[in-house]
Amino acid sequence: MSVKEQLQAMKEQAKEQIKLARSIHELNDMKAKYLGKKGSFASIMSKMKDLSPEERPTFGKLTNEAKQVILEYIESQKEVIELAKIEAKLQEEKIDVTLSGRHFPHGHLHLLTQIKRDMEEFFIGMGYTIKEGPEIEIDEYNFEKLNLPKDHPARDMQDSFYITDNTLLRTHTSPVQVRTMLEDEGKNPIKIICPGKVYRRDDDDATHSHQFMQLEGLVVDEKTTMADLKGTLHAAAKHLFGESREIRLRPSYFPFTEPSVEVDVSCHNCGGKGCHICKQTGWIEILGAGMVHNNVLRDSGYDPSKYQGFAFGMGIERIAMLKYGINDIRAFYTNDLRFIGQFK
Ligand code: FA5
Repeated sequence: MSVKEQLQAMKEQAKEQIKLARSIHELNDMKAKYLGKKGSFASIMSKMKDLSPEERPTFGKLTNEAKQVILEYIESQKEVIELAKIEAKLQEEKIDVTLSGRHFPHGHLHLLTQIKRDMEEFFIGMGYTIKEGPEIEIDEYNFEKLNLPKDHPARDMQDSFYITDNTLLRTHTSPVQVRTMLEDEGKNPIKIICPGKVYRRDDDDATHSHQFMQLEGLVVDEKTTMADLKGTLHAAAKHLFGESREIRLRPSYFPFTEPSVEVDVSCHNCGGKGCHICKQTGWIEILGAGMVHNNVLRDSGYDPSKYQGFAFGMGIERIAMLKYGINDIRAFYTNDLRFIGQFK
């Protein structure tokens, strides 16, 4: 067989075999087999020395061409292998966009926070600002400056957790009234709401918790009347329980307001006819309120002959219970997701 024929046969064989390579590793083996030091091509080249000087240039040209062709086979097979690899990867990683997504549970605001924020927005809309105070309070602000001196029997209305003789967990949000009046040094009108946590030594049952939330309101100005209080609370009741709600004021007693009232809202469940929610009365009690007592104004630096004020305080849990028909206050604090999750 002439060298030309040998080269031709080697090219054809290489073409067939290189096509069969399925990986870069197999392809490297092929490269070594044909073009390596001990490969077919090297053995043909070794015959160069037997040729005459005239034959050598033609031989050189033919072998170079053959080498080039084999390299091209290898390169093109390399592309084929790499494409196949990408194709396989794409198949493997194929995303089915029609599959339904995985469900990631996410949280939401607790019902009490929702009601607190809703009330805040409502009162901000009426020109109030939000004031907060500490949960550990001094006796003077929690009681004394609210017209409840140390031996006052009405202290029993709010059984307290004392920390020292003079500090306690605040029993209501009313001390924030005192703090705000003292800050303003009797100079400026006041229009605030004070939301926050309060604590009482009440035994936990369906309607009482030792820790609960209140929202307090205080307005002090030169021409503030009971009619302003009533109008404000009527608007708040409508916002909370619906446009057709009515309110009524009943005489009551708080040491820090005079006169004092309990405020009832007409029952949102029966519209006032009487049902199990309003205990057949048609009315539901929602908060305590009144005109700020002269002693309270005076003790916090406001001149009662110039200024008058009204104040109110509501329990946020009680509002939530009435609004959503929740019959046990403990449900707010036991963190059962089946309960909490109902109020998204
Ligand atoms: C007060 O705390 C007064 N500071 C409210 C006030 C402010 C009156 C300004 C006048 C002027 P009372 O003790 O009634 O009032 O509590 C207010 C509300 O807190 C109640 O209507 C009730 O909704 C809620 N509340 C009282 N005790 C508890 C308790 N143990 N658990 C849950 N909510 C309670």
